[in-house]
Amino acid sequence: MAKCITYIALGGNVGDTSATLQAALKLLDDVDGIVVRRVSSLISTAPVGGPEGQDDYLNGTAEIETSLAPEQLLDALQDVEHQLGRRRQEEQRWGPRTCDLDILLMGDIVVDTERLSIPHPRMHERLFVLGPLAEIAPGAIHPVLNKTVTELLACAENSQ
Ligand code: A4P
Ligand code: MG
Repeated sequence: MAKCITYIALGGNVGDTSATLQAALKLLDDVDGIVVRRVSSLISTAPVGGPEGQDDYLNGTAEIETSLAPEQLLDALQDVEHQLGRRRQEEQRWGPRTCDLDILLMGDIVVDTERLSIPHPRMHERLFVLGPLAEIAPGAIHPVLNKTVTELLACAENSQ
């Protein structure tokens, strides 16, 4: 596949999350077919959804260049999550996790299968995604909503 500029969300709220997310970026960059190009700041965010009382998250975003197909990229992200100690079967939906890596945007690719949705179906509602994404890719375009990240952030802020 031709190289594609892709945006990834990083998040976690268990253990030394800053160290875990840095390790995730290093492991991703080591994958054949992935180059990490830019990384946002990591910000502390209140949990959205999930069980009461879980700790705040650390969230960020990264720009990667990849020649992997969407499903292969998802496999690579899940492999990195696993290497960093994530055990998905033991988790509650939206509950605490060491490392969550989601695909946000992959150029103008649109995927909607049982296993994978691109653009990420909740990204446009979430300030913990849009804030860090606007820092590294304000002009990136959501190919379904036809809005830039800056525009999506303004909409999300207005509906909070
Ligand atoms: N999947 C489908 N599309 C994608 C995609 N674009 N990228 C599937 C990655 N995975 C995708 O994911 C569940 C399944 O989604 C995967 O098996 C994959 O096939 P998961 O990583 O096990 O769980 P998840 O990411 O928690 O699932 P979900 O429902 O996508 O959660 P969200 O919407 O991402 O929310 N609050 C704060 N402050 N910060 C956070 O980071 N994260 C969540 C998770 C909730 N609240 C949060 C945060
Ligand atoms: Mg995920």
